[in-house]
Amino acid sequence: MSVPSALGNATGSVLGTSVFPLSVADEPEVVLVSDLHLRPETREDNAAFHELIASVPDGGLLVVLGDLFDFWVGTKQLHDDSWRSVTECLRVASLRGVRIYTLWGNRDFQLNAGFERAIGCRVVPGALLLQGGARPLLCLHGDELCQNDRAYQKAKRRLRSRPVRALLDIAPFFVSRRLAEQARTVSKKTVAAALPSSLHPSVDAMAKIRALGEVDTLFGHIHLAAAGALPGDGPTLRYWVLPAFEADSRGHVRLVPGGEPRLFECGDQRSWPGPPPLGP
Ligand SMILES: [Mn+2]
Repeated sequence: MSVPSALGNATGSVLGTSVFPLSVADEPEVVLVSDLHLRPETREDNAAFHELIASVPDGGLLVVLGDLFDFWVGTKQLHDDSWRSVTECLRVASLRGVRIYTLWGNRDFQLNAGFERAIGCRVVPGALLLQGGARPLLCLHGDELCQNDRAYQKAKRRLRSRPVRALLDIAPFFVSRRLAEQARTVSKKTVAAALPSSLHPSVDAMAKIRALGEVDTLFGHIHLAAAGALPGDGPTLRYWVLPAFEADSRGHVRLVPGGEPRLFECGDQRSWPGPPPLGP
């Protein structure tokens, strides 16, 4: 098994997220998907993802924009029998030469080099800038755009701090799994209590992407297919939002370098909906 080539150095950062360039100039097509939230219990979603991976030819490129897993606490999760059934299709695809890049989402930022070695995917601790098309395409998870959700942004810094990550690493799986489940419950309650506008991508945050220059943007996280133009002054820069990948809709994007991202649901190409609700 060969892990896709190592990422170069980050060439910049946006909203605290490092940006790693990746050339796709020679790719016939790139498949992009986000927010699968796979876990042993989501059997139908797991099977649907298995079929999506099977549609990627040997040597093809698959990019996951984060939250591939509903939670990931560390390498020990690889050795849990029920989780092996979730990760196996990734390993098998890597073995037949599919190159898989997976970005950290807010649920699986503990994906690390141990996961890369065992499964053959390349973990991206930040964002990818796909180069080689008409205009570079920034691929982000999207949680960094939700700056009005102060409680989440604070929790994100805490959860990704060294002590918490070290604790997750050394604790037995059943302990760190419980911690992850608790964090999930708290986040669901916060979501239920928060004003909806604070959970939307912020206009201010989206305008900050313009600091990277003339790039278009693709992100996920808000579980809603959408498309629009980046706010702010300057040239028209576009963005697209990937829906969550679920068995009944199988939403994903196919990109031929030089073309625009095309949205697919239930196996058919769909026209992009309009912009998502945005917060201040
Ligand atoms: Mn997310």
